[in-house]
Amino acid sequence: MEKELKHISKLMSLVLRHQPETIGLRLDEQGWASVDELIEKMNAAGNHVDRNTIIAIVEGNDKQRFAFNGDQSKIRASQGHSLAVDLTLEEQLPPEHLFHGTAVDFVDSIFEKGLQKQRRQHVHLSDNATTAKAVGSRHGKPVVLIIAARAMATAGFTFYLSANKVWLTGEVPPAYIRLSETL
Ligand code: HQG
Repeated sequence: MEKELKHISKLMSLVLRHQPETIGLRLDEQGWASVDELIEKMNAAGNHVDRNTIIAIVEGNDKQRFAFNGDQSKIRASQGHSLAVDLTLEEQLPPEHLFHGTAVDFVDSIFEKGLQKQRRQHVHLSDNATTAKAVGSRHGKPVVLIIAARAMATAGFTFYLSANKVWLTGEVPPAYIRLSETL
């Protein structure tokens, strides 16, 4: 059962962040999909999903990746999109430091070009080094970078906080990045 939920959750990440067309789903400009349509299209694609499955995934998801609207008629991913959606997040003042986990192999390039959003809509930052390390280990031997976030905000860079508490920004120039030596 748990394995099945994980499979469904991964499919939801794919269609709600990157490729809704894989199952013929439509997202609106803010990234919302109709829950009924998501269920219908996931079933048509050979998955056994009902409203309770979706609720279990939204509520049980380790990173709270998905969120319902107020009446639970719509659902979207809270961050991580490659699709150009407007999450209509409000600008937030970040703490002094934020953290970014990456792989050791990327570090030289990052210190040369800064952190770039690559195929996603934002650079993703965490408010703690432990989460950052886990994110970095998805790509290889993890390295944690400390970002001078408040100084960036003071210099005019914009930060947003997603519904699941991931900090988002457009880019991080090399001058605001240093290597964490504690991890
Ligand atoms: C790296 C997961 C070379 C960057 C996580 C990262 C996160 C550069 C990779 C969310 C670079 C992009 C996002 C440069 C950045 N040169 N490499 N100039 N600038 N990079 O997956 O932050 O589990 O798009 O360091 O928890 O790893 O999917 O971003 O290693 O919140 O919900 O390019 O995805 O969430 O990788 O992860 P990604 P990310 P989920």
